[in-house]
Amino acid sequence: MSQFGPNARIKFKQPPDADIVANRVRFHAANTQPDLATPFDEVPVTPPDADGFTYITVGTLPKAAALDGAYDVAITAVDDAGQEGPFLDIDNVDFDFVPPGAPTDGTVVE
Ligand SMILES: [Ca+2]
Ligand SMILES: [Ca+2]
Repeated sequence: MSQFGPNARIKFKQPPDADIVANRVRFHAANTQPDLATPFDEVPVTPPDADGFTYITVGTLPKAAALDGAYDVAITAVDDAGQEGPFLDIDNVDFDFVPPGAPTDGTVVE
């Protein structure tokens, strides 16, 4: 099964509310309930793509820097009064943000 690296994008639709100013993204253990206490990255809202979806590149999120393994991705919307709405939880996504080590025992031979 393929794994998602830093160029992978989270894809979702915003709620219809006109006063959404940001989304919060939390990575938490796969197949567990999302929790507001989990540290998050906050991303200002940008206009959706032509397909109506909002995309967030995972590698731009500081909290994603060392992901390795299966996680759920929890997304919320925040309004202009600072209120955070309920979770969209994307289940069981396999990430690998850890590059391999260096090759070893190198030389040049005839
Ligand atoms: Ca408002
Ligand atoms: Ca790896």
